[in-house]
Amino acid sequence: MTSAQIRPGLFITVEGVEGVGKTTNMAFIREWLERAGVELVCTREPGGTPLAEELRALLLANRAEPVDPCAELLMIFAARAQHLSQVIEPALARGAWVLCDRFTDATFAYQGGGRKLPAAVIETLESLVQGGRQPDRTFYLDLDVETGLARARKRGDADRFEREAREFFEAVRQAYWQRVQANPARFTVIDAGVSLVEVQAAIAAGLEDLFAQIKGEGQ
Ligand code: T5A
Repeated sequence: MTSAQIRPGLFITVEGVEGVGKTTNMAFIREWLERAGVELVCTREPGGTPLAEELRALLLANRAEPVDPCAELLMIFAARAQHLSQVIEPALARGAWVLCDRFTDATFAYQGGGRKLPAAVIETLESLVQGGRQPDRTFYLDLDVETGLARARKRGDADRFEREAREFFEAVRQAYWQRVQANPARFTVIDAGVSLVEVQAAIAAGLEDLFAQIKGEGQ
């Protein structure tokens, strides 16, 4: 197949508050897509390249010095610029699909909703770093904050974000819902408060729907 014939890959993201089950369900989505014959690149944000993973470690580390919200935002977009140019864009260009644990919806939720940075500031950086790149489909796993934090805390030491107060995560969840409402065609909302089997059945239905849509577009 010549490069002119290669259909660009799809960009799929998974979002939600802490402990909602992203990591657990990323593995499920990965297996499902690989069984369907998709060439897949599985990655995460912040992170996904050696430099971006270094920035992730800086962002998550607990430290005595307070982290300025703008410094946090700029580090997240610095990591994203590197991740896009080194991993995401090359994979999509060669026709692979990209499955990413969090992307810019998390920035609107955490730095916008949680840290109260203006959406216009985030949009400016989004446009600078991403151009027009947006996920093609986003699985938003929704769960009440208390249950999510209880699940996350079972894993042990809390990182810098996980030490935030409950109100912070309530604002994050609310900001996610605003994103869902503003982009209903892109989001598949999954109730993550039910058993893992039920969560994964809902995700599988969302993936079937995505495949049906692609097939419809190809006809
Ligand atoms: N961040 C990130 C920003 O502030 N801005 C940004 O722009 C971006 C991209 C790291 C942090 O970075 C911040 C947000 C984050 O604080 P992360 O690595 O995605 O982001 O970290 P977490 O959200 O902390 O991810 P977690 O690993 O905590 O949560 P997961 O992956 O959602 O949860 P998971 O799969 O590890 O599951 C947690 C536990 O719950 C169980 C699992 O078995 C596990 O034990 N579980 C269930 N139990 C019962 N029923 C179910 N349905 C279950 N599903 C999972």
